[in-house]
Amino acid sequence: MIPVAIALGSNVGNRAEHLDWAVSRLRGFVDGLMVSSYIETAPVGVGGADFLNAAVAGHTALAPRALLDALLALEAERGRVRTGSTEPRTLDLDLILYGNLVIDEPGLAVPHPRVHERAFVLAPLAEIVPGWIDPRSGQTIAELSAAPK
Ligand code: PH2
Ligand code: MG
Ligand code: MG
Repeated sequence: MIPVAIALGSNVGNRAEHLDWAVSRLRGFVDGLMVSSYIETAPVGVGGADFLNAAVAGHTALAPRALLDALLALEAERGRVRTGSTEPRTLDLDLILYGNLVIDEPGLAVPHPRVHERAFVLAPLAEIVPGWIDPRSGQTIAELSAAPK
């Protein structure tokens, strides 16, 4: 079992319901799920309504690509339509950390390459796994979260 951290976001419809649904489905393949609070954030780099963001962490038996596919399947099941990268979304599930692995493959980059600049990911993540060391920077999530963006 590998420790994993996943960021959740929604800015369409009943955002809390989308996140609640995702958390319950994630329990199907991530054991011992820790769930952050849900935080309201202004959209960064995209238009549309404010987001509800959260983060979860736990342990999974899935390989990185299988986990990514499972996240994309949940997004699609929740009605996410992908026409570009900036449209409002019912549910966005981003794989942020997979153990201490660094993976840079087409469609699969962990740690998420922009995690250090995203308060809407780091703040909820720091609530649940503050001491996890980001293998790209060598800094803990708490340190990254406290750093100016
Ligand atoms: N996700 C993005 C782009 N911008 N802004 C906020 N506040 N929250 C997000 O989850 C978010 C974003 C791309 O996935
Ligand atoms: Mg995202
Ligand atoms: Mg995404």
